[in-house]
Amino acid sequence: ESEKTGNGRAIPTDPQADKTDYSRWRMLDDGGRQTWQYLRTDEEVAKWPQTAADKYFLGLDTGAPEVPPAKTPIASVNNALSFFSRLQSAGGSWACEYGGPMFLLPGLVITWYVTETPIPAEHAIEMKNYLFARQHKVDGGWGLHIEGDSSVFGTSMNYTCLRLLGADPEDPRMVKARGTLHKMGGAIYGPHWAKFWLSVLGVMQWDIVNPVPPELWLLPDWTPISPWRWWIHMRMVFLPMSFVSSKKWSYPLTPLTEALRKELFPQPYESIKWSSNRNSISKLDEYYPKSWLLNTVNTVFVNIWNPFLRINRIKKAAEDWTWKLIQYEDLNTGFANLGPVNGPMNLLSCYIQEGSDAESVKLHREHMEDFLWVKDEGMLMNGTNGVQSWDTAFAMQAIVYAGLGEDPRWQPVVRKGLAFLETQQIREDAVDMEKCYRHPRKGAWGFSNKLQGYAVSDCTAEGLKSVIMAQALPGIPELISHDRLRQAADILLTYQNADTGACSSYETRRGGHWLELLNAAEVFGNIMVEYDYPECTTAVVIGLTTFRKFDPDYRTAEIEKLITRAVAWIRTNQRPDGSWYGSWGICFTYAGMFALEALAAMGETHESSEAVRRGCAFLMGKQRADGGWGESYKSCEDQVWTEHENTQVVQTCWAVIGLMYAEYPDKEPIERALRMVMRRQQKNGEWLQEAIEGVFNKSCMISYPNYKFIFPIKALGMYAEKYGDVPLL
Ligand code: LAN
Repeated sequence: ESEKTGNGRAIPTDPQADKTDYSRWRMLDDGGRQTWQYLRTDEEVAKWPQTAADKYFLGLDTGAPEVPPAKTPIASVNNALSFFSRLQSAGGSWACEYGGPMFLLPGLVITWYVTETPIPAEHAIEMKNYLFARQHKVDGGWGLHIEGDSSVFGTSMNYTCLRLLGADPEDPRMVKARGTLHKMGGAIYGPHWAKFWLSVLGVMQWDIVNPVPPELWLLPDWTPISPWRWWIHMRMVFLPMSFVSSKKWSYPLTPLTEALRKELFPQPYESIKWSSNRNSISKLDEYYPKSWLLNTVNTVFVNIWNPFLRINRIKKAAEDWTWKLIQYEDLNTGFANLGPVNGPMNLLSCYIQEGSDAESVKLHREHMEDFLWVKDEGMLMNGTNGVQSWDTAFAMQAIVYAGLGEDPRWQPVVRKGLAFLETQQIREDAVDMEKCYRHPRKGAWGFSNKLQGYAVSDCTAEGLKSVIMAQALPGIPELISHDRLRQAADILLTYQNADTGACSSYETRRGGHWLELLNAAEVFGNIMVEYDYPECTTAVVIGLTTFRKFDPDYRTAEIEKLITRAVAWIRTNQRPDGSWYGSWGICFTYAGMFALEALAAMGETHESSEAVRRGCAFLMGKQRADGGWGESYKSCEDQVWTEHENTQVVQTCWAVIGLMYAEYPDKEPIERALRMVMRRQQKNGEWLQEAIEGVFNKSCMISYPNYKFIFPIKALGMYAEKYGDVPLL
């Protein structure tokens, strides 16, 4: 059966079907842009066979051969590479799922619904499958991320999402979810972003949404709170959010949203006092309570500014300027947008401003596909439009660290990775970069692809480092010119914070930490400005130490100065117990690996440095009887080491890599750890997925599935280079 929809797309499957045909899904890698295609005809299927990577992602049998059991670390690395190299795409990159956060898909589906964008049936089916697969069995709810306890945010948004995708409210799983939502108080106890989305959908009233005043964009640049000073992710979400809120735009009531008005609240919809519930928030959701300052500002906007002072001229000026900035964001990202939150919001803004048939709306609709991923559990929304550049750089480095960059089996893998990174280096700064407050980016790499176009400090560093390492191998051509490598070094030199000497993520810090007092999101910490990160700082240091060995005469003094100050900051960032807190991986093992590498770059080892000894002692104190490490995501939330119930391969490798950089004098604990890692390797060379690996904003976890290949390869390879390829098992 096939039905023509609004945009002329054929939908051959019934959206109420249980499952799509997994042999029809293909990942299309188009110059670093990844989208999943569902092949509708047998002809297409015959022409375009599923790759091993497709099958792996979909949970189908990849046909990977069994490999002889490894006794030595390099044998284990070879086994791992025989599996992992099959996952490399034709374009040279590694892709993977980048899920974890449970608040992304609902934003997209609400946007689709209110912009009347047809949802392909195979999308609806597999999205429902994913959300049900990730529903907590005990209470039927969802949390902020896949491993988090149920919250109002997770449950109200995913329940709504399922309903928009066609789930039946009487389905026992929906009944259970609704029961839990009501027990938690109902949707009015959700955080700011839930209130925003549900008001857009028309199942809440705008009076319940704390102010998101676009007027802030009219402030001159010099004020300490001007939005250009905020962390890029906050200001790029705030931007379309303020545009939409200013218009109080809501989708007209439909039978479905009318039903949701009954389902999302334990009390009758008509009885809810919206304005007095602006600050209602469940304890289960409230990671970062709003400050007295924010509460005061909100009160002023609600009670004084909006009713009395907000004249039309100012309102219009604010909306016009935010609209202009939204267009800059679209232009400078080729409509791919910074991330999965502002992407749908920008789509909605364009729809409101320019209407359904506008070119901008069409392009946005196309790029929503870039965020979607299909796996054995169904379809989910990734945290970015992919992990292409980041994972590819790491994978290449791991092979070279293992001393296998010249091995005829693996050199082609490195060469393909290099060819990919060549295409992904950003070659031009953003258009009107000052006007839209963009950081320089010419010569940089981003996390995902060039199209998205956001330079990141550590992504540029890892990109540069892997290119230099690869191009130094005999047999590998120089694909990226010396001049272009200098441009990457130039970018790295822009990333040092003047006050501390450390590095942040996308920009240098532009505002004071006190701006965190205006953090309105309730569910995240450290979102308002850039912070100093040991991970990013180390990456920049290592990127530049690698560069200066290759090109000792270029900007020598500046590079020297950056490195010295940055490593000095790493020392001051060490906590009294010897650890470093990680912001992008879980948690102390991740940051410890980076910090110890930075210190090693200055020649500081266990023998020569007190800081290194304390760092190692911290890690050694956490090694378990089985030789491994295991750290819970609670470490990130609470900022204290918290054991995971199981030992984790990835964290074990992080710890061991750190110890090896530190030249830890005793190799016995390192060997014990690697034995544990080797024992967990499967017969086909792979490792299985364990607990979630990454984090952002302290409270939200995110998956890095390729890490279970990359870091064992690096750790085992480093061991063999250092101690020889001796049998460990
Ligand atoms: C990422 C992904 C990559 C990550 C590293 C490169 C690993 C890190 O070292 C620097 C920061 C960076 C670039 C990063 C920042 C925050 C992101 C973009 C994410 C964790 C992926 C998703 C997250 C984004 C903020 C999710 C949307 C949520 C909001 C609160 C807007």
